[in-house]
Order: sequence, then structure tokens, then C-alpha cells
Amino acid sequence: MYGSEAVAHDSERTAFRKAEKKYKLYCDHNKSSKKKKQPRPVDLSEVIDFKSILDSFNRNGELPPETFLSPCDFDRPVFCLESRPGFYFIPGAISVEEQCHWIRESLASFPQPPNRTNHNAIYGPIDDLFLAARERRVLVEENSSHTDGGSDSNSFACKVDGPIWKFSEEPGASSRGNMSKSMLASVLLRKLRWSTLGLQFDWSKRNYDVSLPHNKIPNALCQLAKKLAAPAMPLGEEFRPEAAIVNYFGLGDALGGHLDDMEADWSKPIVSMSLGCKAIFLLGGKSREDLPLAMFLRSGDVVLMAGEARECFHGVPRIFTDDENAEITPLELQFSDQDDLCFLEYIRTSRININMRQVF
Ligand SMILES: O=C(O)CCC(=O)C(=O)O
Repeated sequence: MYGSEAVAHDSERTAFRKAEKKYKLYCDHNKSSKKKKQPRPVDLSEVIDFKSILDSFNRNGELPPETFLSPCDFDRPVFCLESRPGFYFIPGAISVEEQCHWIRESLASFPQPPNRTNHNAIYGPIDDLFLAARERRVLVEENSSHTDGGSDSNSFACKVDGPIWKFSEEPGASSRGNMSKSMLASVLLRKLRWSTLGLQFDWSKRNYDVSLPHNKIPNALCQLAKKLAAPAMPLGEEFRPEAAIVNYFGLGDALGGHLDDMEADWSKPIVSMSLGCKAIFLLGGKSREDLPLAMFLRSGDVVLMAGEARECFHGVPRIFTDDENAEITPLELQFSDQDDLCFLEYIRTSRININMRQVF
């Protein structure tokens, strides 16, 4: 009875949902072990590993069935999948030095106002969050009036005349001398989920709001995106990055299956860069019922999705933050060398994804 109920429940799920559930992090409480929470083992035997595909291709020129090399002129192998036209995977496309640079930028510069983050709806624009976290400061509510919009951190609502939050050395010490609401900057940094560069994306309306103020995407990032996009671009055309979404993942975070369909021209790729801890990426089909392919994304890997692949559901059900699976040793060495210990501390248990889009 119990078993048949469970089967019925599972059969109601789409193929994409089942795969998300398969790879998601579940922690079991182990009473006999000192470590209370243990990640439940997961079968990774079906996860495509483009790093080992690249290694074996470099060794003997062989590729697994259904995988082929893009004929484009690029300085390293670009892999494609017969079952997913318009999808490109470039393992290790970004050097370790560049990865460190974009991790620093993603934390210290991209969340700077007027760029928006998930914290805007509750706290308004927050200046220098990373610096404040580094200096162990506290965000304190200075005064109260009203906020236009809900408390949903994905909401795009503007603060018209809401509470003002400022960084302070001491929790609860506002200029008015009252006990106030406060939040550690380090906690806010850990709760940073997204920031937007260039044209700002409106999560509630799921479109771009060109009227909002924004910083230009840094030229170096535009140049990198143009170079990386080349294998997926129509002949003779150059990618024009106009907007970027930066996603931040911590232990247990996931990005549910979705489509990126808000841009006018789907022949232009989404250029998606992975930084930090290893993750599992799911690439489905045009329906959530299509069985998704699972693949590892490591720091420095780049994925391009153009044409038909733009119509495919995709998501990130899992990141690996443990020493054995995160695979961030080169980053750790680079950051320790440069004495960037705050960045190192963050990235040891996190993943950052920067995805760039041509909107028009
Ligand atoms: O984190 C990733 O690799 C994928 C991000 C993504 O799918 C998105 O932002 O639309």
C-alpha cells in the first residue's frame, strides 16, 4: 500500500523533476557518527564528464558516441551533442588567473548599485557588501517608513521611501540610539543569490527593464564573452553582450529547471561561465517530460546555448562543496598566493555562474 502510493507520486513528476530529485543534495542524520549531517550518496555514473572526454580526446583522438567536435576555429576543443543541436561545451575555457579575476569582480564589484541584487527588495541598494563582510560589519536599520513591494527577495519592487539600512561596527546601534533590526554583512553575502549587469532583468515581470539605471558590462568581460560566443555565432556576426545575470550558489542551493526565453533573437547564444565549486547541469529538451542529460560543470568551463538549445529546459540541481568533489585546488592555490583569503573562504563552499546575453 505504502509502496504503491510512493510509485503513483513519483509517476506524477516530470522527467526533469525526477532528475533534479536524483541529483539534489539530501543530508541524512547519522546518530552513530559525530558528523551529524552526511550527504546521501548519489549515483553519478550517468553524468557526462567533458573533462575526461577532453583528456581521452587529447590522448587518442576518440570521442564517445553522440558527441562530436564543433568545426569552428577556436583555440581549444569545443564539444557538441548530436541530440542537442545548438549546445556547445568548452571544458577549461577560462584560465585560473581569469577565473580568480571574475570571482573577485562577481563579489566585490558586480553587486554594486545601481546594479540590482536579490537584496534590493528588502534593504534597498547596498554599497560595498563584500568589503563590509570582510570588515565584519553589520547592516543596521536606521529609520522606518514604507516599502513599495513585498518581501519576496526575487521581487523587483523598488523602495520608494522605505527603511534606510547602513553598515555599522555594532549590531543594533543605530544613530537614533534605539535597538534596531540588524544583519551581519557576512550573512548577507552568503545570502546573495543574483546580481544583474548591463540591462537589468525584472524577475517579477520576467523581462528586461531598459529604463533602470545600470553600469555597463566591463569591457574585459564583453571581450571575453565575444571570444567565447564565436563557436555558436552565425557566420560573420559578432556577439554583443548587453545583459548578464550572475548567480551565486552555496551548499544545498539549486537552480530549478527553466527556459531562457526573454531575449528577442534566439540565434544568439547565452554564454555561461562556471566559477568555483563543481556542479551538475541538467540539459533537458523542449518539454519537461524529455529526459535530461546530466553533466559536470567545473570552474573555468563554458556552456553556449543557441538556436534549438535555447528552447531546452535546463537547471543546476547540485553543487559539490566537499574537498573531494569541489575540484577547486588550482583556485585555492592562486588565491592563497595572492593572499586573497576572503575570496578563498567564500569560493571554497560556493559556485558562481556568469551568463551573458544579447537582448536585442
Ligand atoms: O548556473 C548555471 O550554470 C546555469 C545558469 C542558468 O541557467 C541561468 O541563469 O539561466
